Order: sequence, then structure tokens, then C-alpha cells
Amino acid sequence: MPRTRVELPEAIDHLSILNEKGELDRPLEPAVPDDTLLRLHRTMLLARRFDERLLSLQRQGRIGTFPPIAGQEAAHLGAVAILRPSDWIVPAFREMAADIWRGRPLESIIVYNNGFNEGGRIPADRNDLPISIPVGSQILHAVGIAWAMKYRGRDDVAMAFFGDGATSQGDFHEALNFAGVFQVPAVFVCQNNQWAISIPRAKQTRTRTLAQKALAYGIAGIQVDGNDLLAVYAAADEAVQRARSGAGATLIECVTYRMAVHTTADDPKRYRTEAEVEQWRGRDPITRFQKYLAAKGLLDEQAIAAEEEAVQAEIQGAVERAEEEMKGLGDPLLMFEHAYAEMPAYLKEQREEFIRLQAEIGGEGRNG
Ligand SMILES: Cc1ncc(C[n+]2csc(CCOP(=O)(O)OP(=O)(O)O)c2C)c(N)n1
Ligand SMILES: [Mg+2]
Repeated sequence: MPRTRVELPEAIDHLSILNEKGELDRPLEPAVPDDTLLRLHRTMLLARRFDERLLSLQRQGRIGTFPPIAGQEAAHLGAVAILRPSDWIVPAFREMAADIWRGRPLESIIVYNNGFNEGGRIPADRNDLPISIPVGSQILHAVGIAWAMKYRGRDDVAMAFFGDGATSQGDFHEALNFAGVFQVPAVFVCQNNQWAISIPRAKQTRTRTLAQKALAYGIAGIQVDGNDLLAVYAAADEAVQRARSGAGATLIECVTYRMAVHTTADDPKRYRTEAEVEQWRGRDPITRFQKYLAAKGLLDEQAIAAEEEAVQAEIQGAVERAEEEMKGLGDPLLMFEHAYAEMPAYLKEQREEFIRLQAEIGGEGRNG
């Protein structure tokens, strides 16, 4: 009865195809049609500029709190780009470029971030779940969907997104364990952006990678440079093929960085240095992808300038449409409804006070 070594499949790959200088590892380059490459570029640029505009709208009091995505465009867009419309995406709250790719109109994002349910409504023919604010809870939903796909004999997959912080939630572990045991067609995309509000990645887990958590659940795991769209795309392609073919789930850790605030209610200067942010600025996913497209002869400075102009026009149109739409939306009195079958006295009182206030300000402040 000696003590022997149990051999485990311990290795975790790290995948990088296009580095921060724009240099390409040609044998690893995924075959992506030129028009798809240009659409990916357009979506990243649109998402980046829209993110900036949303921040400015928030600072002007024209939308509520929102979580910027700057720096993480490739980490989620690269993964979602491999999906078919019939596949499911199950987002957290920092996947705006993926939402746009799947067809979400920009104005709905503005309407949502003003607190109107109408902005969160997903058309019945789109297999996308709404944004999930309770950290990690959506990973279980994705596993449930993936299990349903398998049960029904379909070859659609469910792709869940979450952050590094979510890997400390029980939901993450339950989800991965279920996925391993039942071999469901799920792809777990962790956007490891180094921070969970003010908690750094080093305090989230003692392990060297997040990807290796997959090994404990008997599923595949890979770590990729999350600012390299090609690496994310290639890893997602592999994972989706694995899921569709019945070979089970994959955890993809996309190593990236949250360049901006956690949400507009946060001040990162209180917990991280400017030098750290500066270091990541040089690894921007968009500029390196532009270098790649330029080297392929698909994009030059003039074309980039034209794209910049086109996305700004698209954003401006969306802001105008959203602000017009919101004039006709939302009776604020609805916030008092639907929490209780019978409204408690204190809520009735607040409702009355609100009505009095509304009368005083003559309807001003609505939607503002
Ligand atoms: C269950 C739960 N606990 C706490 C919060 C508050 N909260 C919102 S985001 C966040 C950090 C999430 O970090 P991470 O998973 O790394 O995602 P990121 O914000 O970096 O995209 C926390 C603690 C929450 N929304 N849900
Ligand atoms: Mg995080």
C-alpha cells in the first residue's frame, strides 16, 4: 500500500496569436473571412466610442450608473463572434461589444441605463439572456440552458460570461461541476480584468491561473491573451466545436484589463496606480487589431478615419432616438408597484409624497 502519484492532466495552455506590437504567429492565425474581420473591427470601434459617449452622458446626468467595457472589447467580442444566432449567450454586465454584435440596438442600451425595462427587453427570436447583476448567478443559468440543448438533442451551445471575481462565488463551482458531470455544451468565458471592484486578482485566488479551475471539474481549460482578438476567437472556436460535438464544456480565461472605472460610482485611483493602467494602455486590443488589418491590406489610416466618423454618426443617431423614445416611457409611479400584493403603509406614504412633489415641479425631472 505505497503512496503513489495520481497522474493528472495538469497542463494549461496559454494562447497568444497577435501580440501587442501587432506581430502575428502565422501558423496559429485563424481563418476568418475578410468581411468578418472588418465587421469585428467596426464593432470594437463602435463599442469603444459608445462606451466613451455613455460615460459622458452619465457625467451629464443623462443616464444612470453603468459599467464601462474599455479595454475588454476583444475578450468578449472574439468569443461571441464564433457563435451562430441559435446559440445562447448568457452575459454578466461588461459585454457590450458582444451585445452589439448580436444585434442589440445602441438606443436600447441608453434606455436600459436610464432604468427603463423597455431597454432590457430582448426580441423573442434572439437567444440572449439579459444582463445579470448578481455576480456569478448567470453561470448556472447557462449550464441549465446547455443541459436543455443536450436533452433536446440540439447542437446549440450556451456561452456564459463572467469576471475574475465571479470565480470566487459558489455558483461558478456548482456550474462547472454540473457541466463536467453531465458533459453539457457550455463555454465559460472568464473576463479576467485583474480587478473585482477594488479586490485585485491576487486576492481572488491563490492559483496561478483561473483556467486551471477547469481541471478540478474534468472539463477543458485554456488561458488566452484577452486583448488579442484572434486568440480569443481561436480558443472559442475550439471550445464551441468541442461543445457541439458532445465532448463537453470549456473554461476560457481571457487575460485582460478594465481600463476605466468599475462603474460610474467608482474611483479606481483609491486602489490602483496610474502606472499599472499605463502599462495596459500599450496592450490595447483595438490598436493591435488595426495593425493586423493594415498588414493584411484591409485597412489604412484613411479607412480608420472614415470608420471613426461613421461610428460617431451612428452613436449620435442612437442618442437622439433614445432621448426621443424615453419622453414617452415610464410612469415613475410604477416603482411602487409589483413588490407587494398589498402595498405597505410606508410605501403608500412615499407614493403620496412623490405625487405631491411631481405636482410641485410640474412634471420636470421626469426622465431626467
Ligand atoms: C452576488 C453579488 N455580490 C456582490 C455584488 C456587488 N458587485 C458588483 S460587481 C462586483 C465585482 C465583480 O467582479 P468581477 O467578477 O471580476 O467582474 P468585473 O466587475 O471586474 O467585470 C461586485 C462585488 C453583486 N452585484 N452581486
Ligand atoms: Mg474583474
